[in-house]
Amino acid sequence: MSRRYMVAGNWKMNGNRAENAVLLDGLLAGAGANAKVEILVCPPFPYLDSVGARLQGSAVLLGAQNLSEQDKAGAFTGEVLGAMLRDTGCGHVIVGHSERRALYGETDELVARKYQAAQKAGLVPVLCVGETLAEREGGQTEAVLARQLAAVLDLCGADSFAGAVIAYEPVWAIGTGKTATPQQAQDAHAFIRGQLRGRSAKIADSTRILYGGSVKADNAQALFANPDVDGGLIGGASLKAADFLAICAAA
Ligand code: G2H
Repeated sequence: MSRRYMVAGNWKMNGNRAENAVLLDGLLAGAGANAKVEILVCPPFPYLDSVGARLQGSAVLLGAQNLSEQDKAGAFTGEVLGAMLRDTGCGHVIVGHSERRALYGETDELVARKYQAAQKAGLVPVLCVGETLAEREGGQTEAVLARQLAAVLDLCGADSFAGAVIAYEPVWAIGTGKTATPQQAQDAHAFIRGQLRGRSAKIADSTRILYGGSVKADNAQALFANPDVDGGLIGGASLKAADFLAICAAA
């Protein structure tokens, strides 16, 4: 089955109106030339409206970096409802990024509830999974990936992965300059796809699995060339249009 590449920019807590304008001008000038790849950008919440307005009429998609696990509006100070993200024009939302898991205490169960809330709101979740360095060195990589996936599969079912996106992000490679080797990425992606296949072969073949963790223009091609790597979730290198476009071109 052929899957279209996706390259997603996770801007994390970066940017301001002026910097976003420069980034988007560069991105829109160069995006669209590559029909093989779907491009997504995920700015911080306060900029979703303005970035969405700038992306109108382009093929670049808008996503958010997080959402509440709640599925109805209410007294949840500081939280953001999936329906609000839809209202600002988001089609995607990152769920369970390792920074949310490690720094903000998001458990597998909470991540699964967020995944479910995203889908209820009509958003495509980009579910992040990945092991820490200690877990890899302890031979726990597959067990960790299986546990993180099972939390969502058990709550939402395999069918919930129809159209969804998974990002494999080894924690030890995030923002560290260390990247998984193409073989390490392929092995993990094949394992993830195998976990899906255990529940539904059709879903396993159609689900896009992105690699994230210090992807740059000079390593993207080797990573994306693997049969189970369907693109990337890009942090630092998504903040400069030329770098991000070079990664898109590698797809
Ligand atoms: C991993 C990635 C984006 P970076 O967090 O999700 O960031 O490319 O900076 O490692």
